Amino acid sequence: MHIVLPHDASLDGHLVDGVIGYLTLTTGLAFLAVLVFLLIAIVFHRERAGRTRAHHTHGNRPRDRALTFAVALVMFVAIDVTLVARTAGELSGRFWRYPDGDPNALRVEVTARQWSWTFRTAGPDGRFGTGDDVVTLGELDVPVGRPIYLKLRSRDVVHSLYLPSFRTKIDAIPGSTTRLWFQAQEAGRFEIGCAQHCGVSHYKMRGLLIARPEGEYHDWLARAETDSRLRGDAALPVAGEADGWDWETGR
Ligand SMILES: [Cu+2]
Repeated sequence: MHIVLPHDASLDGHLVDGVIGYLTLTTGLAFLAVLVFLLIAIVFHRERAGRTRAHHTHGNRPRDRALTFAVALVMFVAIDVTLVARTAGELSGRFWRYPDGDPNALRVEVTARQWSWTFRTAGPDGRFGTGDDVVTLGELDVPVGRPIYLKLRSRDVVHSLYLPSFRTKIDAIPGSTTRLWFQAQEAGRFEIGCAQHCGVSHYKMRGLLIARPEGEYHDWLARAETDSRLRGDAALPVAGEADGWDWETGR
């Protein structure tokens, strides 16, 4: 899987890779089985001297139908039902279990627009839209080993925050608030993309996710708070956008 997928730096990304791997393996095996069956049919039933040609049926005899139904049922259960059950369990147990009650989770407000991402962290007072907010453009800084809880809004059209190294993605939709959580398991610099074509400069909506060890993140946050205060970020139009909605309720 390492050949085709970006490096997985997340807590739960292996679950996604597991589903992709299972689907690739099972459909690959099914494809192989059909190929082998066809090859056998072609090679062993070809016209030869001293042998009659293959016997053809229309496949509508009861035993043909029973066999077709049995094979289809086995494949449906082994591939589709298994995958749906597995995915549903992982979604409700992990991906959709948002860290609402977790005081340790880092809360981030994400604003998407044509064509950039704005990330806002609440700062020490834990409230958005106040003077100690840390606002970054196109860069999301997170600590390693803590849940990162994002709530997203769009200013214009549909965008989609895509974190390939964390195997997760969520649309930012005008008029509603969407959310997403993930956890970085290692420090590093990772790609942020927009996965929804959103206009002529869609390709410019690349961003950078920087995951730092807790201590380093703390230092960064202290510096960023000072910078934000000195620049007066809270008074900038970009900061003022937060006043339109409340992070906790999403309205
Ligand atoms: Cu976009």
